[in-house]
Amino acid sequence: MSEYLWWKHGVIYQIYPRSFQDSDGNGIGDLRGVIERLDYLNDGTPRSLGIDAIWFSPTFPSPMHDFGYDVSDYEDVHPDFGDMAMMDRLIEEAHKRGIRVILDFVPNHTSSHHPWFIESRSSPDSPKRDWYVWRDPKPEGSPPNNWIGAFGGPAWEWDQGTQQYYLHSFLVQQPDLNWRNPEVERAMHNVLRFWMDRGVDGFRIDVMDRILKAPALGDNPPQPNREWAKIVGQTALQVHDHDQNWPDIIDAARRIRKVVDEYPERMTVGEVFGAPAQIVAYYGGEQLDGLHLAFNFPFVRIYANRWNAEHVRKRVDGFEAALPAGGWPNHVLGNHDVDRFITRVNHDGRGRERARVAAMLLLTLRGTPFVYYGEEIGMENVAIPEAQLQDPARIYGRGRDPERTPMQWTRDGGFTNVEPWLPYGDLSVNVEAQERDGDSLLSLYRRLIWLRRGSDALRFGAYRPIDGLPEGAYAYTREQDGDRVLAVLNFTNDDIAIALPDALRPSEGLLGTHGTPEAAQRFTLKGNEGRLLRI
Ligand code: TEU
Repeated sequence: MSEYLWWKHGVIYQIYPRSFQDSDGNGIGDLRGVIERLDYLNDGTPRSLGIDAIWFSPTFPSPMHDFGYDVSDYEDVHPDFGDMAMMDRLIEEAHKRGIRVILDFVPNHTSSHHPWFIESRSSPDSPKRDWYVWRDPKPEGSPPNNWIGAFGGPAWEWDQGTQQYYLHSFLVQQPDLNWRNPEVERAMHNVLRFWMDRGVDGFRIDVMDRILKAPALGDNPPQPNREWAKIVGQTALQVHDHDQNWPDIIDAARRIRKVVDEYPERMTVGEVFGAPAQIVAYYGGEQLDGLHLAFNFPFVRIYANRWNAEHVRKRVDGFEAALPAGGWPNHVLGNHDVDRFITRVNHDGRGRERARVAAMLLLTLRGTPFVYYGEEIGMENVAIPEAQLQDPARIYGRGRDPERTPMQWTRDGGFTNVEPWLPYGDLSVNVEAQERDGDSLLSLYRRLIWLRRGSDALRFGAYRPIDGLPEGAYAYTREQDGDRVLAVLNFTNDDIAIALPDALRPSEGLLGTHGTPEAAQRFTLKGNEGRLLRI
């Protein structure tokens, strides 16, 4: 039974609620807008995308300093998005279509406007003082340690009123909760129960890897390799030994799992960063009593030349090898924090071709695929005039507005009937046009997802990479109960002559990026071509 759980075989689609569909004419997306678009996501037929679950970036009340990742009330809905009644309706309408609902749980920090923090800040003797991380300055007045916030700048803010620093791993407006205080943990567990009682099916857990810090709050060592800092900013100048992946977070994950297991078939996916061994630790080891999934992020770090068969295979095999027995992989091509996929691999203008191979990869590998809204039509980063930029992360690192722009439904946008909160990109890229075009990226996504839905091999089957193919090609089989599917992908711009080993005799061409392939043993794989063959 445990083989056939929805969060293993299903495709999870991430919606950035501000940018999916505006229903009330304020230029900001909302929950009613999402309800109007549910049939696009899955109406039960291959005319729709066919996804199984939606993960919503935060929908809770928030002053929106970090666009909802600064929560001021965990148990309500931000008025920009709707109200609780609308959330209930959304859950009901989604469930009618067999779509599960995953909310974004933000445990590491609250908003500085959260009543808990307002109380905590009011006095050193406040009963909630210890709900956050307050410390005295060093003797000379400087912050307690050298930690840098994820968006840059010191991770400590001086509070004039109470003469102490508080920790904020992100913005000043995002004070870190103190998960070492059992009251905090209990309150946050109750947030999970609150939403599960309302029918929510799971949680994406924000910044899971930082909820507990090294108790001594020691200094982080400098990062010798400065390359990554050029992309993500100052935070990558340190090795986060003391404020990330601290070992006892895994036990906190186990306790979260226990709460979630009070309800049937719920799931959790943690946002964690680190080497494969650090990521898979969140699954809880051989017992698998930690999180159900922890994000496997290497694909979102692929820029330019890293899009090559060897690199991609290494990352896939590395994660497979690191997983504890019975652990389930997952793959992520994009999200609201990283450049759009095509933008990352468009150095020679062939990014759109690569997006087709990437779709085939994402949807045929073993593991839960995460699709970021707009990826299925090939939305790219949108160049936004300086004055319209909104993401505060841009101050020290890279702003994330370009990958958060409104969903492009029609030639005119179709997201809102007023000025959208962020500008559209190139509107020749839109759902309506791609629905009419059988060769579009959207059509390919639909075919891949529906093929996957009907194939136990693709959903649950064993993964076996194929050795001995020419450089530039990556191939693997997926097999379940004698049903075997082979994927052959060309990561280069050049033709590759493929001669499959004798043991792999194709009986049927299933699906291709360049039209339905023949069931051939030897064939020429065009540049950026992918083929799926039944063996
Ligand atoms: O992201 C955590 C995180 O580490 C990334 O934000 C990364 O450092 C940053 O995007 C670099 O540009 C999560 C959310 O996904 C993100 O949107 C939030 O801003 C952040 O947590 C704070 O809640």
